[in-house]
Amino acid sequence: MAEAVQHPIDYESALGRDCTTLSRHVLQQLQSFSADAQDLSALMSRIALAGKLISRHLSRAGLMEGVLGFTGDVNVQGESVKKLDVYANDVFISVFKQSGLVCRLASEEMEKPYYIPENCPIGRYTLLYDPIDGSSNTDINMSLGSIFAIRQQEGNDLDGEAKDLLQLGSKQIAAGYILYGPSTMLVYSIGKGVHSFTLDPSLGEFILSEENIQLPQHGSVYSVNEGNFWQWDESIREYIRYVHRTEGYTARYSGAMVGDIHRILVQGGVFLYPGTVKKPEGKIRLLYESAPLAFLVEQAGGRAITGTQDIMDVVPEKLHQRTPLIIGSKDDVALVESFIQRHAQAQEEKNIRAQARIPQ
Ligand code: FBP
Repeated sequence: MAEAVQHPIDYESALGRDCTTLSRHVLQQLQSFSADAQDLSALMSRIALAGKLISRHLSRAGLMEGVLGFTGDVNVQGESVKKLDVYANDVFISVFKQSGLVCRLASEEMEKPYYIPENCPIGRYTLLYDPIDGSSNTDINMSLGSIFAIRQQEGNDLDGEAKDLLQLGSKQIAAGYILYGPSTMLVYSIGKGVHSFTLDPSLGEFILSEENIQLPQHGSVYSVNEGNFWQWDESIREYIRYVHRTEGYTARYSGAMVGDIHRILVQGGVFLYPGTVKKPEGKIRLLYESAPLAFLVEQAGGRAITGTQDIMDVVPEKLHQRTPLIIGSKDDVALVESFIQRHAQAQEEKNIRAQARIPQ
């Protein structure tokens, strides 16, 4: 019987990769050991710790009493709050206590930002986050996510209105998400490409999986809740009719945007959460969801728009502002955009013709 071929284990590269933890990778990216670089690296490590704690809690949620289900409260978004939303929100606050890093945390689950006095004014950063993305998936063991962005704290925000956060997406210093799926992954960018890490439970460390991820220019997947079809603007309905009758498109919608965006990051395609007749601004929150994901996707060569402008160019008017979101591969976002523009143009010509018919 033939000898099994022994492939020499390349310990060097395996070790090299196994030692590329998130905190080390951030310093490598910044090519500096300055105080600022150390702070950002430490900040990312705290986000990773939050991800590990939430991942562990989720993996055992089905075995623990009182972990799943609703709290009975309604959050600032007007949504019924899940117990896991509260748990995850508290985890992010806890990991930054006594850190000297983050002075303020603004979350989808909190009407006003949470201050960590002992970190102010040293902590020059604000963390904006969606502790649990995909809340409708929490009690059915489907994929979930956490979304985060880091911004500079500007001024003392004495009135607690966090007006300094109402700025362009380009003011984000770093952004990313944690995907709680078959494995737990953390994908981030500090404006120098997009990189993914996988949690190795045996090490309790997020280890580098892939660097400088680039989205394909086009993907066959379109991801949208077609249950809202009749509430959409005609232009979006036209786009969906087009992909229905055109070879090569397939629908995927997980109920957790982070999961759908991760698929698009790897395979290409487009995710849409358009505005509806009732809610023209849509559902997705600008500061906690759209802007962080737009920062990431643009870094990976994709695009993110509202339908009429780039998400990164939207100046928020309020902390919990929502925006329509069309995000993903450049060609696929451009295709949706072309339907919106064509429809707007036809509408305009119709108005001009109607005006012309009105006797002056
Ligand atoms: P949450 O942050 O409250 O979970 O809302 C965002 C989200 O759950 C996305 O992850 C998901 O794509 C979308 O809402 C699902 O909304 P719908 O059920 O209306 O399609």
